[in-house]
Amino acid sequence: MKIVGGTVITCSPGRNFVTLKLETDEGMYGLGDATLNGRELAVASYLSDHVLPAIVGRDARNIEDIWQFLYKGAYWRRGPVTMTAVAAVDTALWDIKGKALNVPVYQLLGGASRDAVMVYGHASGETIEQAVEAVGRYVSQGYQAVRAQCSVPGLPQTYGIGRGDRYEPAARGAVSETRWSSARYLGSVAPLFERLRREFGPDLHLLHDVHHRLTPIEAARLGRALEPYALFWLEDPTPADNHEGFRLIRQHTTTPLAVGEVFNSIHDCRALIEEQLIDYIRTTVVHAGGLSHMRKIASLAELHGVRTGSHGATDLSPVCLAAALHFDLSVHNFGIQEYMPHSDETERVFSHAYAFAGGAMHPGDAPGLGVDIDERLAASFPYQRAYLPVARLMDGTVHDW
Ligand code: KDG
Ligand code: MG
Repeated sequence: MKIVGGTVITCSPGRNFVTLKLETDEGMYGLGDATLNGRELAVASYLSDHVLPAIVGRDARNIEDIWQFLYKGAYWRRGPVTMTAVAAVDTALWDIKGKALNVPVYQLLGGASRDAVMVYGHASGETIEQAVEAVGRYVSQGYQAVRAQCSVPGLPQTYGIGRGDRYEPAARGAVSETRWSSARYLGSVAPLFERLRREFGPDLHLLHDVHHRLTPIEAARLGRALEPYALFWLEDPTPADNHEGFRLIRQHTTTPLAVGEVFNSIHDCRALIEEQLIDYIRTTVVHAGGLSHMRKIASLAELHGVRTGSHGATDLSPVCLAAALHFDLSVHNFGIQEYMPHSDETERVFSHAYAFAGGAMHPGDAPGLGVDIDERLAASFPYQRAYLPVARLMDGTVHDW
């Protein structure tokens, strides 16, 4: 079965997505997500200008060989643009193999290790009371795990605070800038979780995303302050590339740590996993080299008692979410999956077999990934340049957003 060509589909049904459609001589095609938020066209060009011409004519059944060919063969390896492009090809090839063998992808990955995949939703509020109400709405929909974020008094806009239950940080047009104060933020987190534990009791899994904004010692202080509220995890407590910072945080707190949404290779997280400096690895299919590479990361993590917790924000398309769910269902050391429902426009462009029920998701049993794209409808939502916000400290210094 030979690869005969492919199309890179850029569209913006509510937000931008890049999707690879890989075609074979047997008329079968596979889909791969290639969306890199705010840098979409770089991946689209990498795929159409450099990758597709190099893989036409290759045997679509040789997934691992094509992965190595793209990774080692380019000489220039790793990095988010490269690894997102490699992921798109890899994901599309797993989709094709599932369709060719008439089985859902999770069967190719070893079969189901569980009945369904526990997911967490995103609750936020301008005030603690609004955040409590938002968490309550998730609980009433059956969620067993909820991430909670609250505005910081005195700061204009902060990461993670949505309108209603929707949150979409990338904005069309020019780059927006916002302000940040770690001192103000630090004082605001423990009162939120104190209130949430009082309201919802000990069984609900509560999560929080620091989004890389603290220094290691600040993060250590926050982790310790949150210990009485037994979080499921504290995410990205400090910039992810500072591995030594995690050693310091670990010395001071028993709050579980999660990191990895910005990682794109096993080498980015190897030390964190091997030294058990984290509890959850949050790499995801689209940014970490596809299902083939994600399985290697999961296997390394399994050896060291680290569980998976794949990134699943709305900038990861339904193709990525489907692939993540097949991965989550199959790997033994699955922990949790992030789930932010896509907009109605996105849902109309991408049909899918995956479904949510009772706080958990299942990828469905359609052959392959179980996702499709309506290309004509996608064409009616043309790509629009969009950027993530940039944060500055109160004195104007650029900071992690
Ligand atoms: O594109 C960036 C988003 O995916 C990221 O900011 C979302 O941190 C995030 C999360 O945990 O979902
Ligand atoms: Mg995050």
